[in-house]
Amino acid sequence: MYALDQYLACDAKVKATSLFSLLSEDGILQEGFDLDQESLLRMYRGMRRLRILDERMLILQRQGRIGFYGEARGQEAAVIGTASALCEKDWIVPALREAGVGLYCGMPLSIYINQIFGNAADVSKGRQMPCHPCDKDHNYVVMSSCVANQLPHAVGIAWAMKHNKDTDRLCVSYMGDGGTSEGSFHIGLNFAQTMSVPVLFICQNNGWAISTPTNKQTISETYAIKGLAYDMESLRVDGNDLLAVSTLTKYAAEKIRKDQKPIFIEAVTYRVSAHSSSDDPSRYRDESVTKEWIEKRDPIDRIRKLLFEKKWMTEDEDQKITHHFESEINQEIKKAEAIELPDKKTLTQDVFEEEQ
Ligand SMILES: Cc1ncc(C[n+]2csc(CCOP(=O)(O)OP(=O)(O)O)c2C)c(N)n1
Ligand SMILES: [Mg+2]
Repeated sequence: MYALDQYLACDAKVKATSLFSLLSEDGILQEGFDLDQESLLRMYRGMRRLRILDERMLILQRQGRIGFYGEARGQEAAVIGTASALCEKDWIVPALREAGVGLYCGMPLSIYINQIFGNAADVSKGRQMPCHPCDKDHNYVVMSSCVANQLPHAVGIAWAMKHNKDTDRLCVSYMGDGGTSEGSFHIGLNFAQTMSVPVLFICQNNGWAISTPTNKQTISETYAIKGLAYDMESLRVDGNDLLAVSTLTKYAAEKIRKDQKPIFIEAVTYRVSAHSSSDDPSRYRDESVTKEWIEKRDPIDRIRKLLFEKKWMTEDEDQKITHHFESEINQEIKKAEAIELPDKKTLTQDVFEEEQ
């Protein structure tokens, strides 16, 4: 494919400082790109489901029915695009905003919603704050609340795979831009490259780490360039361009499986939401910039337009997709809300050898 080959042929520093894209924010698709209707529609549905889920859960938080919520709004292309490159056996080690990767890869919605309610059906027995799901069946590890802590964990998982000669899978490890300032980031990247393990690092650069903007986070030209210090292949993509994210991640995943070496991808996006339901970004940033990202660069609108243009989806079908997910999500919420809280006895389970 021409655009990808051209990007990959660039010098390492150019790759880490430019922006790979396939579908521009004006809706112009790179000539010669081979689009597949079925996979595009599947990813579009994945993004819509995630957006509807976020909208619904935020409302529940505002109604006082759940305690806390963190959205991935505006970042759906980075989430679903990277998820689309994974295989069933891969391990997923998320940061704050990648539960959608788990959901796209098969984590049941009930696991996600029961965890948010912290009810008796919650896998983690109501012990975690909301937005910390996990699903053993789909190798989806619970997110670590301590920023970037998960990076050495992911490297350990990948190292174990290599040690066990389990070479047809990889471990994908996410971080935010803020995560790159932590010691664990450097430990993770150094170890991964030195021990040559099959890990794919994805940095969702959404411009903010709560109230810290990029220009206060780093003096480096980009986040991807940091990977070059570890002699790691480091790529940079328009994180709101679903096709570019998916294409570049597929390339990276295949290469990691073949070479058993890590790759770093920075996906450039924007946190159009607040940091979480406990945050008010209008107190520390210019929200006219946020408005511009919402109006001009929404990742879902970009794909919707393309689908309409190609006549691969009608407005009516789009509405049906929305209704389908609204009803799926509402049903799961109804079920989760009806489940009682965990029994007090569970407090000491998994803690002492003998149950108290
Ligand atoms: C070690 C540590 N320091 C500080 C915090 C508080 N904290 C939670 S999220 C966050 C910002 C994370 O920003 P980023 O990595 O860019 O991810 P984003 O929220 O933008 O997705 C901070 C500082 C924490 N959880 N852990
Ligand atoms: Mg961030």
